[in-house]
Amino acid sequence: MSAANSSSGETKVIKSDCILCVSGCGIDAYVQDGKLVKVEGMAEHPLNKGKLCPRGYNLVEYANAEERLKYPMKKEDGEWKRISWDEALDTIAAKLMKIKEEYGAHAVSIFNGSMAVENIELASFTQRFKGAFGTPNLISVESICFRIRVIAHLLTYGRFTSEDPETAACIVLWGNNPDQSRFMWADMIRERVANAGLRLIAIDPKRTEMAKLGLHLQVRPGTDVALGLGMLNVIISEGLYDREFVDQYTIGFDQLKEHVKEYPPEKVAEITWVPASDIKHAARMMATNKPMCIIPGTCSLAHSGSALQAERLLCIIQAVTGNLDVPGGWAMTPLVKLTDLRIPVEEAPVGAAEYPVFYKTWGRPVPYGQSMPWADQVLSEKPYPIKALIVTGGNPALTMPETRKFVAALNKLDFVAVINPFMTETAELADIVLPACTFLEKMGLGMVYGINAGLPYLILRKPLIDPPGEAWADWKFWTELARRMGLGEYFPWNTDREVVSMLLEPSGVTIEQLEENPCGIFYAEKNYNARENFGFRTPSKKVELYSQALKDEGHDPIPTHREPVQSPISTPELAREYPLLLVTGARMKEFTHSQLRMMTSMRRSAPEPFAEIHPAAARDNGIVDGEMIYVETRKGSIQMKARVTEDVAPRVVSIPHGWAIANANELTDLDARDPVSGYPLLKGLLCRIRKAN
Ligand SMILES: Nc1nc2c(c(=O)[nH]1)N[C@H]1C(S)=C(S)[C@@H](COP(=O)(O)OP(=O)(O)OC[C@H]3O[C@@H](n4cnc5c(=O)[nH]c(N)nc54)[C@H](O)[C@@H]3O)O[C@H]1N2
Ligand SMILES: Nc1nc2c(c(=O)[nH]1)N[C@H]1C(S)=C(S)[C@@H](COP(=O)(O)OP(=O)(O)OC[C@H]3O[C@@H](n4cnc5c(=O)[nH]c(N)nc54)[C@H](O)[C@@H]3O)O[C@H]1N2
Ligand code: SF4
Ligand SMILES: [Mo]
Repeated sequence: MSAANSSSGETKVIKSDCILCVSGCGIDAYVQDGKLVKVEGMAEHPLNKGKLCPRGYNLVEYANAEERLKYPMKKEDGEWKRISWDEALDTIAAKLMKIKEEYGAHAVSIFNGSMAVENIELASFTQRFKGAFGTPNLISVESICFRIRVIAHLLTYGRFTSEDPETAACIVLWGNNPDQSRFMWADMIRERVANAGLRLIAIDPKRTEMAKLGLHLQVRPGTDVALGLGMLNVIISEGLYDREFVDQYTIGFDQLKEHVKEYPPEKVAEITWVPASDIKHAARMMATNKPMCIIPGTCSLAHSGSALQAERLLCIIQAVTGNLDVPGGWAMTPLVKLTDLRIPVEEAPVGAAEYPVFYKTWGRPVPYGQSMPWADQVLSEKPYPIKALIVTGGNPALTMPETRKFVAALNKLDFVAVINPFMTETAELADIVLPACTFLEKMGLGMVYGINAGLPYLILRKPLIDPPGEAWADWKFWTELARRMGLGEYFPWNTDREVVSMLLEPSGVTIEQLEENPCGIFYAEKNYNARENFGFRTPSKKVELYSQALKDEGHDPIPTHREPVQSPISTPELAREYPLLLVTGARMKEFTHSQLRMMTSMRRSAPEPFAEIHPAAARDNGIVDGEMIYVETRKGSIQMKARVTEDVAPRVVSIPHGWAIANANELTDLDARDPVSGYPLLKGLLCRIRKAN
């Protein structure tokens, strides 16, 4: 699978895609003598249309990074020692088999990070290995990221829908800052605000650059459900909803109408800190400018303490205003059918008993366990011991909540292996590390479906360069490991090409077609009449404004404002000690989570993390702009510079995640979870700040 077969001096331009984040932008990759020498945005790509974010423009630096892992290594007396792939695989196989014999297959767990769940080959092969080996305990970032949105959509609509904002008359950025996390939509919104009369609303505790272009609702973190119910109160009481859609396609409207009477804007203003006049104004704007498209943060509501109900509420607003299944609203694009490599495991994974709503929707299990109870189970060995972890595509020692507990759990395990292109904080704690190819070095399937856009589009990701040293594609690692464990029959594929062809089999698209169309192809048309063509796949065949399924599980059938488990109102004593609200993980355009800190191009524009604090909080705590401060919660204390700005709400502190030098997850709390889904509270934790010296 040699990638770089261009002859000396000649420069080839290869169409491919970038998956340094979930967007999957198209790239024109310039390859000369086996090296990536330049990257530009692919003009033909339907999402990024020729542009890239700074990470994409600097892919050459990523491709040539000195810091790459080149060989398998094992830890001996605290030192890393180079070993062969054979030794590494034999060691891992023997360890896993021994643990299986002694404690059962469920004692082996696997973690899929964001680079694994968002990469179809990688996700498929871990799923397959899990099933072939027989452990239910595959955990992932899916219990912290967008999966809760999928569940909310399935519960409410029976299908997943994507935002389709390009022709919207009104866009609501609900906990989303596309300047940092989805530049292509930031560009589109700016252009349409300036030239097309687009009405823009931003719902965010921070006045982002986008918020300055429209109506800004500076919501208290964790109170979005109350805000949405206040808006529905206005929309329904003023008769601004879409009667025809509601009558024909929804159930539970009467209950909803009664329910929202308890949320008059004046009362909601007290809960959310958003003035009642702004709530009314926003509600009218959203209901009367059609089409209207809410663009939710990919994980901000998921981290708000009422993850599932907040996402469900957005589904309800989008439906009752008549903006579902229409251009410019939310659309139900057909998903491409790919080979399902999963092998069912009967036993339920970690967290399934505690969070059945996360684990199963309409009888169909989510292919991952809930990661939040994992560390507790490792430490307590209850209900049974977990003894090993294999980590792929993630750096959970930095990115999972409450680092200290997560690391204690890692340290308690008998065996940890990590496969990654780079040495990470997690890999440092492992017994064996394995060098992985990056996406630039292997073939793959690029999709632009899901949280970022509903584009029914596929592109073949080409291997652009050869991997350094002995780096392997992940599928090869799982295949070779399985073969050594007597599970080879489940892994008959031998090349990248075979893997991609196999995945494509049920899709109606062939690899040859993708090769003939290097810029990618549309496998279907966007669909704006799913309600007639396919119907809603809920038990009632309607949009379930009222969810009997949630009620049966003991949860609110209609979203109801409940204070997060930690807040100034639910834990007033803690709030006396920690009077501010901490929002973690606002994205930075230079980095993907904990990645790319080694790139000097990125460090030039973002050399260090900052805690954004309001001038009032700065004054109260005797802090000036640029000073080193401690940010503290009941779980820990970290240091970073203060950036004093009027843009954050007066009682809010906003810090980025993914920095080893000031790790936000030293402050987060594995016990503070959404009781329905188990999602962690990463926005709106109680905190305090003080001068560092
Ligand atoms: N550059 C970059 N882009 C990325 C990533 C990355 O690491 N770097 N990661 C990717 C991944 S995996 C994900 S999940 C997405 C995340 O994407 P998003 O969740 O959309 O994250 P942001 O765009 O940073 O927007 C989050 C906004 O929510 C606001 N916010 C915080 N708390 C609350 C709250 O309680 N209510 C409301 N309404 N707003 C709140 C924050 O102030 C912030 O402005 O980004 C993806 N894109
Ligand atoms: N406090 C706080 N914590 C958060 C968040 C927050 O907002 N606040 N956001 C959460 C969210 S939404 C997410 S999605 C998670 C992300 O959590 P992670 O997925 O753990 O974060 P990354 O740092 O992106 O880790 C991805 C790793 O995959 C490696 N990698 C890249 N390509 C490949 C490959 O092809 N194969 C293999 N094997 N490895 C590869 C990278 O080098 C990197 O080390 O963080 C979560 N953590
Ligand atoms: S937004 Fe940037 S990092 Fe993400 S896929 Fe596009 S170019 Fe790559
Ligand atoms: Mo995420």
